[in-house]
Amino acid sequence: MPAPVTVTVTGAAGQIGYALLFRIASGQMLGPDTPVALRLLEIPQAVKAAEGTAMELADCAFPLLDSVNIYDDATAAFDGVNVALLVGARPRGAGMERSDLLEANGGIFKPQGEAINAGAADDVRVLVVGNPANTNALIAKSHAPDVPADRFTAMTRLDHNRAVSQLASKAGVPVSQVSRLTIWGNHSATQYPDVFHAMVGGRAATDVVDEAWLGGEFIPTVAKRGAAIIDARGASSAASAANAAIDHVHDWVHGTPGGSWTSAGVVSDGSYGVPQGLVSSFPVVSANGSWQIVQDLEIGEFSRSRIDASVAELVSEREAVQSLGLV
Ligand code: NAX
Repeated sequence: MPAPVTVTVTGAAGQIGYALLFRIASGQMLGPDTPVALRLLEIPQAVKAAEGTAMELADCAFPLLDSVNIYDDATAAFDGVNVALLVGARPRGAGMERSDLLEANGGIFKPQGEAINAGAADDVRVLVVGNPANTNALIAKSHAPDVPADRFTAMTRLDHNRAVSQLASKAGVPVSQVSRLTIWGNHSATQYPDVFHAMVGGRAATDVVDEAWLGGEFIPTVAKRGAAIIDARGASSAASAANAAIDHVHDWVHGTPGGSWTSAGVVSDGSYGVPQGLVSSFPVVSANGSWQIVQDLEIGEFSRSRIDASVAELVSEREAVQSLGLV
């Protein structure tokens, strides 16, 4: 057996944490040959709940689970970390302005970025799940100047998986027959799920669906799926969010299958007119352990205006955190 990979999960006592930790410990994220040393980071009030989760992890007797340790201090939790899943975040409270939300999350993601900078392993990979995920990733990255910027990513894989599922259902094919779909921009209601390059069962998606369905049903359904889940379940997406985090890290480490791509919030290199340095969702492939933005896709008018709108929101979030001195 190789040496264990150290995985730190923040917000470990939360509902995504509860859906995520058991799948990591069972080997679904890093594969059946990789032992895992789990670190659970929580705020002091939630440490006891994290201890309960750790007891249940022990009770699973997962052969790949090397150890579980619980922390309420980011510096210790990220010391030597290989994979950091930043799930814990401050939700928007009643009457909270967007700048309050960004500031509260800056108070979480700035010190976590600093702690990653101080102690993470050389190969560290960071996935930010906690919202606003893209801008939280930007904040963390800004405080980790010694870590290559491309190690900071934000999760749009849940949006991607939702879009794949909706398109497959509309076309009447299994999800395995949908490929080359993209989520662009922010993980927010402005996100743009793009099917113009997608394939459905060997046919172009645009031969299977029309623009009226795209604009009238598909895009709003994908963008508002989180709210629909809350309405139905009385709680926000947890198992599907955990599943998307598993997919993201799995593909980052093991690579994406040939002939298709997935979506992830990655640091823009200026591709497709997205300002450099923003953490924006793109079509990406993973090869040799790193994400690469799929290049040279033709972007029509329908897509351009929607990508621009979501990127404009990211720019305004960046301006807001700049003015708060968080980046
Ligand atoms: P919960 O409220 O169930 O859990 C959050 C946990 O984070 C709590 O246990 C809390 O004590 C902990 N926490 C807060 N501050 C912390 C800190 N500084 N260090 C460590 N832990 C801290 O939320 P949950 O449903 O698990 O959602 C977590 C985050 O994921 C939220 O921000 C949510 O908005 C976001 N989501 C992101 C998604 C995405 O696609 N990117 C989809 C699902 C989800 O909405």
